[in-house]
Amino acid sequence: MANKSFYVSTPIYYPSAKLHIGHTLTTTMADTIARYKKMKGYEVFFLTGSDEHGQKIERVAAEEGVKPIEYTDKIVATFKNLWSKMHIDYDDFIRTTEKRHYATVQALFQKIYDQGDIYKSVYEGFYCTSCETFFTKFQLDEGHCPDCGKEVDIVKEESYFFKMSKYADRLLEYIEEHPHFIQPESRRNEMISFIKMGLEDLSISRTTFDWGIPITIDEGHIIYVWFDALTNYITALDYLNDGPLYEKFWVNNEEIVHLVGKDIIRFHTIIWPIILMAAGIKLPTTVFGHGWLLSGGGKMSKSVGNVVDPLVLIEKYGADSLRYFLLREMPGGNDYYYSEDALAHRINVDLANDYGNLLSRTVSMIEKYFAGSLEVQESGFDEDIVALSQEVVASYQLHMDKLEFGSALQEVFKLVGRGNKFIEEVAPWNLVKAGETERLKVVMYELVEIIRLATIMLSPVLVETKAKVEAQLGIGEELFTFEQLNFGALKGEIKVAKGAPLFPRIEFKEVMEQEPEAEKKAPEKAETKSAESGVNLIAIDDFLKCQFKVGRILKSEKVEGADKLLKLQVKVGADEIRTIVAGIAQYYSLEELINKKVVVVYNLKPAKLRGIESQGMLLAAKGESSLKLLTVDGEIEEGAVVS
Ligand code: ME8
Repeated sequence: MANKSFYVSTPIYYPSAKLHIGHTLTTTMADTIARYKKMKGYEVFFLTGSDEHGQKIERVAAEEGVKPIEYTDKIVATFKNLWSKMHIDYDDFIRTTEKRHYATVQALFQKIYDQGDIYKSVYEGFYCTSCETFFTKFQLDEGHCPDCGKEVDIVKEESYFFKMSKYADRLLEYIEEHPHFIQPESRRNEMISFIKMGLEDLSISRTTFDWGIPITIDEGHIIYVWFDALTNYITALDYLNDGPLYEKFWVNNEEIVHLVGKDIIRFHTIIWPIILMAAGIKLPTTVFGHGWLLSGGGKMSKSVGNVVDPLVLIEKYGADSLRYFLLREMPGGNDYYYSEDALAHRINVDLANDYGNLLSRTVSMIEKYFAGSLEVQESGFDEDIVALSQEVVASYQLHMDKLEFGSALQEVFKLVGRGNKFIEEVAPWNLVKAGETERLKVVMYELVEIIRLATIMLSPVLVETKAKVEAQLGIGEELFTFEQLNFGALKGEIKVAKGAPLFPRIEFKEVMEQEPEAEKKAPEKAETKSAESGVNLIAIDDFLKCQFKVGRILKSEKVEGADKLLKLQVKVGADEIRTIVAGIAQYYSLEELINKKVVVVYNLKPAKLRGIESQGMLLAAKGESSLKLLTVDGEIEEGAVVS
């Protein structure tokens, strides 16, 4: 039987400026799922590219005094450079300025026109060039674009219209019959409500600018840039010639996945499926609309200018760390407030302390106790370790298949965490003292297996790291495949060789001890005061910068030489424990804190207090003479987001 196939695409990005970490997120998701499916034996086609037409590009090129194509050539080169640095292994990079794309868009337009679903009329309304979207007066937000807030142009021109309204019921039916078509669930509900409000016919041509694909039968008209852009997904498969890629990855494929940000979910789940329905082409299986990366000023975006350059982060932390951070932190459909501290923290906690450390401890012990050579073991394994590996392998796949990267990675780190805990429990150094060599060999083998399995599961994300682990463990790449993803598959003798740390720890600035002035900096903007209460008001964006999570206190102890401080271990996620130093010693006994569910400021810069790194803060209410920790009103898991 032929291999199963899988098709995944990213949006084709506008080359109106360089890309930022938001675009990098979507593309990393696509690359990771493509690598994962390949590892499982699927034939994969992974497409990305650039959306080069439209008024927006025409305007920026004019501002630079160059032809649009000269401008886009230059920016597209920066896209390709970024993807190569991020190890994005796409199968095709489509540019909408290519001949194959012109021909496909014109043919698709003509097909829908010939069957009577496109008609000529006059468009009168508003147009946001930044979003390349038409709006009616009622859709505007106080005269501005409801999506990006910018000024809109008033447009009145002859236009071709696409009979979207005709297909509204069929589309609703399709969405209802295919629960996985729009993901995640929240996006699906939004889209259903949107369609139920009624769809209007869509203007799909413009006459007031040139930079685009002309309609063959009416060359004064340029095809609407979104009709042009969406068609890229089938151009690249050679829909035009009914080519073998189109047959394999569209017609006979059960998994066609478009990954997009939530900003463009409407185009992908309403306009695109209706174009396909009208042209008699089957619909994709899933459109996944992830949330936004936010930074000062809200959504990170080229036009707001609050962007973070991925190249700088790759240079500083490496591509694997950035890939891991984006996928681990991004909460599926929800937004996430980006901070470089959170990135450094994630690298330290997961990659350096947990994963890297497990490898280096294991390799060091094998070198020390067995001169670097370990014979394979076949029995005497700890049942819970074997069972946990099996559970993690299964749940990892369930999450990956649903594009739940963060949860899949958390699963892997359950196993890694167990490995580190296992070392503490077994205390191999005691086995050495007791002369229990056979048990020691089994324990070492179990640790190697945990690392091997974790490395296979992490390999679609940490693409540079796998080879380093193979080299340190002295295990060939044939044992790092999906077929070998089961505990005990490692056979033969291995010869380990210690190498450089996989992920060197990032040193945080010790904020409180070294930079007391930082706290005192004058605010950058004048603050608004409330007339009634006189307090300084903040914008919602300022509030959204804070991330709070539910934590459970596992351990509390006094801090030597500090009467007011307690050092707490707080569990803030399935596999994340933080050390937090809190000034609550006068108000709580050590025992009464244990198991208390508290609210933790999760994205606070770590600070050193009495030489201890405090990785967060607890919220508390302070009265005249008492202090009470904020807690939650009932059972909820650690790590639940407080908002
Ligand atoms: O919309 N957070 O291109 P575009 C997360 N050309 N993802 C983000 C993001 C953020 N802050 N900012 C951008 C276009 N993205 C069209 C697409 S497809 C047929 C045409 C990502 O350059 C996210 O995937 O504005 C979003 O949908 C996309 O970049 C928008 O890229």
